[in-house]
Amino acid sequence: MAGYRIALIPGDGVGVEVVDAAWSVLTAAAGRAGFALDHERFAWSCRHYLDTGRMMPQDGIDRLRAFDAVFLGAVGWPALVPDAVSLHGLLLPIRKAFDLYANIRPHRLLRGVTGPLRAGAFDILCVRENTEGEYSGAGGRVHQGTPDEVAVETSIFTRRGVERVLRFGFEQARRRRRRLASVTKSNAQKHSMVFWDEVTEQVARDFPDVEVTRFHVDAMAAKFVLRPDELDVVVASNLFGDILTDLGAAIQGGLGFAASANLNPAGGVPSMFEPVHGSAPDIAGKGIANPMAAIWSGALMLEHLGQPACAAGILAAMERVTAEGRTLTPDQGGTATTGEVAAAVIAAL
Ligand code: GGG
Repeated sequence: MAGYRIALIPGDGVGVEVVDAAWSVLTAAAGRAGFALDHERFAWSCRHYLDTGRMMPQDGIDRLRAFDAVFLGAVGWPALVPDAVSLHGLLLPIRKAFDLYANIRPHRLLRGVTGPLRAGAFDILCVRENTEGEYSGAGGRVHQGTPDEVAVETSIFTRRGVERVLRFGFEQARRRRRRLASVTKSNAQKHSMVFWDEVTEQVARDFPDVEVTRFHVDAMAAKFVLRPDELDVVVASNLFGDILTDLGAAIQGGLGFAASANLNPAGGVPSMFEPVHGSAPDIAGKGIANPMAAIWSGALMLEHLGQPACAAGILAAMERVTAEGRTLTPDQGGTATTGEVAAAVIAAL
């Protein structure tokens, strides 16, 4: 029997609740499909930081290396640890250490979910560059606390980094509706983003069957709202992708539905799967967080691990639950708990 070993990092806040709920769905689906999902749980979080001074142990990356995938909940608890410390102490180091350069975020309205727009069709795959760009962490501060203080945050775009994420985006477009929109702000950012446009043009020559368009990020934000039906695959830098995918999440019914996969398409290292949402301190511990984003992220993980039929079955079960509309968490106008939604998805499998 095939089997996979998954490192579970529930993290902070609702991360714990949605990971538990999603894991119950994933193991149920795996059991029905005839493969095993084993896990080891890592309590790396802001609480761990308070106890040890680190978001994860020094050998954390080496310990994760042995797994087939990492499944993460949420990172951040600003009342205890500054967000910049928690993000740079757990999430970003894993992405960088395993070179998980393609962050894919599917935005689609599940049946029964209306979202805030009147337009019906909403089915976009965002590919966000995930290891460099604006989140490189390069920079510094001098003269801190004085009127002469200076803060510098340097975006880093390498040919290797930009080319490979665009290439990945084009390959995704080939599997979908063969349209790719590349997002920059190359009128204002005349070095990095003009470079991105040039690389887009070069890579596009290898994909003559894919229609390419270029957008400035502000225009793309409007396009998401006004004509999303004209979009298929959208490729953007780390920051622009991060922002646009929260907009995508809102349009698909909220962050409770926004799933993501941090992929190293070359393999040989664990890729990481996580809902887009954060730890949501306002509702943490109440048992009402929407687990759909985490369940969907789990489905992306199973697809990546070579179980596409099982992944599709989970998506179909989720959609049965949303279409029926009886078991929904409060963010969707319902009264169900996180666990009840997971149980409904399992029943619908
Ligand atoms: N579910 C992962 C999480 O906690 N995300 C919060 C966040 O701020 N992420 C930033 C990012 O994805 O770069």
